[in-house]
Amino acid sequence: MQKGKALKHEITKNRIGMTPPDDTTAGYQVVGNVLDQRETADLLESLDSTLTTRGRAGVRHLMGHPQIQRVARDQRLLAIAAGSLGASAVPYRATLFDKSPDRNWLVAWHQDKALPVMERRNVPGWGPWSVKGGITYALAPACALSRIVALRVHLDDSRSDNGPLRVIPGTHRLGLLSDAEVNQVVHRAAPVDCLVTAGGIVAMRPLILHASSKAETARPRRVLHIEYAESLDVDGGIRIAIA
Ligand SMILES: O=C(O)CCC(=O)C(=O)O
Repeated sequence: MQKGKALKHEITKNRIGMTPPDDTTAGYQVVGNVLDQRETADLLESLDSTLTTRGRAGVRHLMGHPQIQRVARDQRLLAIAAGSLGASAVPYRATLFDKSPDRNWLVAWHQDKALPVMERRNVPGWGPWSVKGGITYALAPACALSRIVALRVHLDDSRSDNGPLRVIPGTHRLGLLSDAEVNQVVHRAAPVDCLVTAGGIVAMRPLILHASSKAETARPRRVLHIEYAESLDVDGGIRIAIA
C-alpha cells in the first residue's frame, strides 16, 4: 500500500475503533498520574539545582544524572516501556525539554531517526554518522527504530496553550519518510495534542510524526524525555550508547 493510503487506512481504523489511542495502533499513549506531586516537585528541584546551564531547548545526554537514572529505572516506567518492547526494555538516553518564557521554541514536523551508538561501524542501512556533544550518532533503519519507545515524563501540566507535543497517529508505521513525504502526510492528517497533567507520561514511538508550537502563555512546559530500547545490541555489532 502507498504511504498516503496506509495512513488513511490507519486513521480510519482508529476512528472506527473508538478505542483510546494505544501504542500498537496509534504510536503513542497517554498515561496519567504516574509520578505523584511530591516526586515531580523533587525531580524539578533536583534538575533546577544541578542543570544550571541549558541549551536553547533544554539539556541532552542526561542518563548519567543520578536522579534521572532512578526515574528511568523506576518499575512504573519500566512497566510502561515493557508494554511496547517486552521485559528486556532498557533506558539509554535522557533529554530535558525545557519550554518556558525565557526559552520559547517550536519544532517542525519530524521523525526521530538518530540513535547514539558506542562506535561507528559500516553496516548497511546505518548513517550518515555524526558526533553531538561527544556522542556518536547514526541515522538508523526503521527496523531498529521500531524497537525503541520514548517515555515523556511531564514535570508541568501540558496544555493546549503551552506548546504541547503534537502527533499524527499511526504515522510510525509509514517507515522513514523524506521531507516531501512528511509534508504530504501533514497536509492530509489531523494532528492530536498530547495533553497530560504533571506526573503523567506520554509514550511515543520515534517514527511517529511529531512537532510542537511555541507556548502562548508564560506557563512552563518541562518534559523529561527518556528513551528505551528492546536491547542495546541492535544490528551487525552496533551497540546503542548510554547518553
Ligand atoms: O518536546 C517537544 O516539544 C519536542 C520533542 C521533540 O521534537 C523530539 O523528541 O524529537
